[in-house]
Amino acid sequence: MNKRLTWLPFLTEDIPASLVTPEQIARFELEQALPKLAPGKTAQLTIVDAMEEGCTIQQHGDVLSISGGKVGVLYGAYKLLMSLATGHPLPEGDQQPRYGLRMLNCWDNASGDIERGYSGRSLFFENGKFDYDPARMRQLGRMLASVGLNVMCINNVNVRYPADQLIESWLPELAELAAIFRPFGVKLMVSIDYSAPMRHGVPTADPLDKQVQAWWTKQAEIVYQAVPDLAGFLVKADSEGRPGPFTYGRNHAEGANMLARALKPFGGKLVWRCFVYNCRQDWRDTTTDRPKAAYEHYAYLDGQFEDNVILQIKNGPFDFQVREPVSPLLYAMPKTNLAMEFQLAQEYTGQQVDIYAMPPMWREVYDDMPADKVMSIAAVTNLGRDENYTGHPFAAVNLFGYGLFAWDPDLQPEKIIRLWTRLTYGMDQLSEDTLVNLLMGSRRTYEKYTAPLGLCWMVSPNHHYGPSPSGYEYQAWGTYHKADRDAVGIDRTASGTGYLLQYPEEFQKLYGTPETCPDLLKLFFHRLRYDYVMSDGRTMIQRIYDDHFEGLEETRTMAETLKALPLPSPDKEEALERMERQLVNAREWCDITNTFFRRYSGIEDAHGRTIYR
Ligand code: GCW
Repeated sequence: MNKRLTWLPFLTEDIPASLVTPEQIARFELEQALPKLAPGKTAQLTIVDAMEEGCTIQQHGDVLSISGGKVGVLYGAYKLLMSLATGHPLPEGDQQPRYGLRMLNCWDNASGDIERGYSGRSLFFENGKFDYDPARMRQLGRMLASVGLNVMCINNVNVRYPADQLIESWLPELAELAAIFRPFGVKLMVSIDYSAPMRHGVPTADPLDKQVQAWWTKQAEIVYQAVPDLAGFLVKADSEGRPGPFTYGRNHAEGANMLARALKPFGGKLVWRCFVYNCRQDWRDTTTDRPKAAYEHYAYLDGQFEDNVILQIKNGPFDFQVREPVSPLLYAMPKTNLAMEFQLAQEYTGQQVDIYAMPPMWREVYDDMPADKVMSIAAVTNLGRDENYTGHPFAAVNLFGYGLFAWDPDLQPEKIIRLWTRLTYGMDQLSEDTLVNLLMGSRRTYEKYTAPLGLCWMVSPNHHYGPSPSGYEYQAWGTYHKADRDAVGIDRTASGTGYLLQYPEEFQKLYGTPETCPDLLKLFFHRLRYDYVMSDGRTMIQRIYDDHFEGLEETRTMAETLKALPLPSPDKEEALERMERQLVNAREWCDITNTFFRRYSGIEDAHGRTIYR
C-alpha cells in the first residue's frame, strides 16, 4: 500500500476487495505475517458465534489456534500477531472488550475539510461528495480492527449541507462504504441535523409533533433498508448554534427519545452529545459558570431516556483541555446509558505539531470515572488524508492507545506506548526506552508551558494554537480566568459558583479546599492569590514561572533527543520539522504566559530568569 500503516509494518499486502468476512481477513493477515513473525508455525481459526467480539488464543506445538465470534477471530488474529511481533507472551484466557461501542467520531465535512483536523483533508469526502480510495479504506479498516474499534461516525457533528444528504440521496454511496468496513467489524454511524424534516415540507422540528415523528420513522426505514447494520445516529443539538428541541420548549429527553424510537425497530443507537452550554454568555455575568452546564441540562433527566439512547459526555466539564477534572455528569445518571468522549485530534493540545501522547492522561480519567456506569467510549479522530494518517507520525500512538484502552481500561499507559513504539519502529532497547520516555513525558511538558494549574484556555481564539492569555477573557464562550493584580482563577466551591456540588462527596472533599485539591487542578477549582503557598512550599506565582521555564527547557531536551533517535525516514524528517515549530510554540507560551503574570502580579521570578517586560 502506498500509505503508511504505522503499527503493523509486517502487514505489507493490501487487503483484497474480494475478502468479505472477518474470518477471511483474519486468514489473509495470518498467512502473510506468520512466515515473517513465527516461521514454521501455522494458525487454526474456529468460529464460535456465541463468543461475539471475544476470542481466546492458544498454542499447541506449532499450531496457534484462535477461537472467537465472527469478529472475535479477527481481533484474535491481530492480538496474536502483535504479541509475536513484539515478543510478548500470548494473551491468556478469554479476551473480551470492556466497552460495547468503541467509537470514532470523524468531524469531516462534505467539502473535504475537517473541523479541527490536523492531518490533511477528509479520507471520505471532497468537493461536496463522497471521494475515497477503497484500498485506503480497507487499510483504515485494518487499523481500526487491529485495535478493536467497532463504530465510526463518518461526518462532522456540525452537519452542514450537503452532508445532510448522507441519510437521504447519498444512501447508495453510504451503503457502499459500509460494505467496505463491515468485514472489519466496523459499523458506520452518521451525524444528523435535528432540523432535517423542515427541509421536506414539515413546518417544525418539534419532537412532540406527529408529522416530525412520522418523518423520522419513515426516514429511519429508508436508511436501514440501505444500510441494515448502521450503528445509528449521532446528534449535536442545541449546542453552539445547532438546532435542537429547546427551540420548541422541549427538553433533551423528549428530543432524543423521538429519534431513538424511530431507530429502535432496526437496532440502531441514538448517540446524543451532552456538550450543551451557553456560548453567548456575557463576560460580566458571574452567575453562569460554563462547567456546570452539562449537569444542569441532563442530570435531572436520568431515567427518562429510551434504552437505545446513549448520552455522550466529554471527559471533562469544559472542552478537551490539557487538564480538567472528570465530568461530574458521569456520576449523576446511573439509570442512563453513557459514553465518555475523548478528543484524539489535538485541538487544544498542540494540533499534531507538538508531541502529546495521551495515554497517561487517559489513565487518570479512567481512574476517576465511575467504572460501572459508562458503557461505551467515543473519541474525535485525529485522522486525515496525510500519508501517515495522523500528521505527526507519533500522533498515531493516540489512535492506537485509544483503541487498546477502550478494550481494556485497566492497561498502563507505558505498556501501550511501548507496544506502539516497538511495533512501529522495532529499534534497539535503548532507543526504544528513549522514545517511550519522551512520549510518556510529552503531555506534562506541554501542560507546563501552556495554561497553568488547571486554569484552562489562554489559547489563541478560533484556531486554538498558541498563547493568548486574555484572548477569551471578554468573549461569549464562558471561559474566563479573571486574573487581576492579586489573584487568578474562579472559585467553583460552594462559596463560589457551586460547581463542586455536582460531584459525589469524595470528590467534593478532595477538591473542596485549596489545601486538599491537587496542585495541578488548584486553579480549576479555586481563586488563589499569587503568594498562595502550594503543597511543595513554592508560591503559586513561582510555580507558574518554574513550570513555564521547565516546559521550555524540556522541549529543548526533547528536540535534542529526537535528533539522535534512529527513526526511519520519513518519520524522522517529519518529526524534526514539527519539532522546530513546537520549539517556537513552547517559547511563545513560556514567555507570553510569564510576562502576562509578571505584569499582573508585579512579582519577580525568585531565580532572576528572563521575564520580558
Ligand atoms: O471545542 C469545540 C470545538 C468545535 C467542536 C465542538 C464540539 C464540532 O472548537 O470545533 O465542534 O467543540 O465538540 O462540538
